Amino acid sequence: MSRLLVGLLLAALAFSGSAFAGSRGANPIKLFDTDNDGTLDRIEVRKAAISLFQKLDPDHDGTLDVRELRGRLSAKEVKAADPDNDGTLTINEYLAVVTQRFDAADPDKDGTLDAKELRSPAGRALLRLLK
Ligand SMILES: [Ca+2]
Ligand SMILES: [Ca+2]
Ligand SMILES: [Ca+2]
Repeated sequence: MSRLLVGLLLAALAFSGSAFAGSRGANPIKLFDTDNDGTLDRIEVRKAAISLFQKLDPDHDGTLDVRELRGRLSAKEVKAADPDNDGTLTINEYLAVVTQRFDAADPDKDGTLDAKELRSPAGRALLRLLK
């Protein structure tokens, strides 16, 4: 076998490996890291949260209720995030929770979340609001 062929085979193997990892969602950073710097910043997290919100809001009335959130927030958490008490979250109310969880997941306060921070309980709580 030529060297080139071996190289191509190895590349194909590596590629299918990473595709597999991606389909299992093993690395949440890769899903949302649009600038490819290996961490999630506020802009990337906000973008992910907005696109999930729109996906969960099929009637596009701009609000999500507990049912539409599908377990991402408990009834109690929705109540806490819902200052106008109408039982639904607007995109701004939702993003306020996302921001709170981002800050909780970023103990070193550098404004970005790395893989370790995302694996913490606070990081996982944030990820539930992104996918
Ligand atoms: Ca990034
Ligand atoms: Ca509300
Ligand atoms: Ca950080």
